[in-house]
Parts: sequence; C-alpha cells; structure tokens
Amino acid sequence: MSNKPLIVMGGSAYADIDVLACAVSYKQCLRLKGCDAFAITGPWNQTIPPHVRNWPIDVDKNLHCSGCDYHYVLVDFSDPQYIDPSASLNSVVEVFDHHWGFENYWSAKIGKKAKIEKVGACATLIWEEFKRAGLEDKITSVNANLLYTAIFANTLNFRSAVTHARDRAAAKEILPYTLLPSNWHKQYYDEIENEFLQNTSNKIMEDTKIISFGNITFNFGQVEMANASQFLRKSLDSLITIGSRVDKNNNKDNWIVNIVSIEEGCSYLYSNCNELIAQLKRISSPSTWKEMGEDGVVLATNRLWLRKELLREILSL
Ligand SMILES: [Mn+2]
Repeated sequence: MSNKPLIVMGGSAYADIDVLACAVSYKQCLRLKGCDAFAITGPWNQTIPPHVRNWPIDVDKNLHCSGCDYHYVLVDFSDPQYIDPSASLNSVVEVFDHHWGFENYWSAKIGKKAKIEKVGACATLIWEEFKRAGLEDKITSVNANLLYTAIFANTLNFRSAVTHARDRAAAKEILPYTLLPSNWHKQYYDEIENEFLQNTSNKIMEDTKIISFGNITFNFGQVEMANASQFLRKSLDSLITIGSRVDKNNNKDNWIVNIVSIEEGCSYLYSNCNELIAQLKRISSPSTWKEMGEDGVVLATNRLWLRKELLREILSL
C-alpha cells in the first residue's frame, strides 16, 4: 500500500486507551502483511492505568516523524489540527476514526482509505482489519488485551448510546485471544478511579480538548468512572479549582467537564460558562443541577453522554 515506511499515529495532544490500542495493533497488522510499520502516540492519559502500562506494549517511543520520510496512518482522530506538527497532511494514506466532523475532508483527500465510521470504539475498526486480512490468530495477547479494553472502555462498558453491534461482536471475538484477569472490567475502573482521586485536576487536564464555538473557546475534559457519586462528594473543589484558573491576562478559561458515571447510567456535566451551561441544559435535558454561584454548575443528565455526542450537538455537526 505504501512505498515508504508507515507510521501509525494518534493525535499529538494525548493518547487514551483507544488510541494506544489502535496504534500498536494496526502496526502489528501492517507488519504481518509485510509493511515496514511503526506506532507513535502522544502522552498517555488516565484511561491507561498502571497495570496496563506494565504490559510490553510495542510502541516506538523514540521515533520522531519527519515530514516526507514516512507515510502516515491516523487512528482514533481525524481533526487535522491534532496531527503531529512534523508530519505532513499530504503524506497521510489512511485514516481510522469514529469522531464526527472531518469525514468529507478525508474522503475528498484519500477516498476509501478514510474509514471514519459510527462505531463506539476505533479499536473495533482495527479488529475488523485483522479479520479482513485473515490474521486474527496472529494477534499478540497484549494487543488483544488492548483492543478488548479499548472497546469496553470507549463504549462505557457497552452502555453508551454510540455502542454499535459491531463493537459487541468485536469484543466477543477478541476475548479468546486475551490474557486478562477474570474481574478485569472492575479492576480497570478501580485503578483509574484511585489514580484520579489522588490527582484530580491534573488528570482532567490530561484528557482535555480545546473547542471553538461561535466566539467562545472552551476546554472540554472527560473522565469515565464506574460510579462518580463518591468522587463528586469528595472532589467538587477540584472542579472549581479548574474552573477558576486564569490565564496571563487574568481571563478565566471556559470549561466543560463530563464526568461519566457508568453504573449510575448518567453524566455529571460541570461548566463555569453561562452560555455553555445554557447549551448543555438544552441538549441533555438534565434531571437535576447544582448551582455553585460564580463557580459554575453541575448538571446531572438522565443518560450516559460521551464528549463527542455532546460536541456533535453543541457544534450542530
Ligand atoms: Mn476512541
């Protein structure tokens, strides 16, 4: 498919479990097909807990992309602004993503090699590539572990509204190739929650997107938890700390933080910006909310919401 070595890469801002799983697994798939392939990611965020970091993950930590020496495959992102600045958009030969907004841009550029689809996890698309190539039996247990974990994490344990039958099928098919403890779902979320409670504001900053909406620019963070009610009792102050941060011109940053509470089946949406709060109330018809004066509002929604679903509504994509 390519006469140059291929770099499979996630967005430059940060890497979550889905990005990591896709990058290293697709690297393996390409190598099995005989391509010279590498995998790089941005800094790993809180969705990759310590237990996972100890797996022998086949990422090329010291490889730096330099423009025209490589061709690029983007995984789990398609927004051109998040491409590594030293890579060239014109050298992108394939894109796998499940975020909305840049489908037309990429299909005009690379046609059918743009695989941007409405599935719950990008990892599902990568597993389907293994199957298409008849390489399922060759997947390493670490990559199977990563793809499996990415699918259940990105679909909020198969409970988010974006979960597709393809995600369920992929997870079921991958499971026999994994080597995971029997209580893995619980252990995964427990680890994330522990890490998170120790350092809430930093962990939120590690999973933040910067979004422009009309003349507002805002930070949009997301945290997924098995049950967020305990966190909210203990850590509201951390949200307020984030929301009251000021820049060098003494302007407050605008924030939305989506705290997903999987077992409760709802999201808690924190915001410190009135226009955004109005948007969130319009979109999510929250069941309750807690006003915190100048510090903002926390809305409790009546279903699970993912950041990308909220964004699609806010930006009317
Ligand atoms: Mn994803």
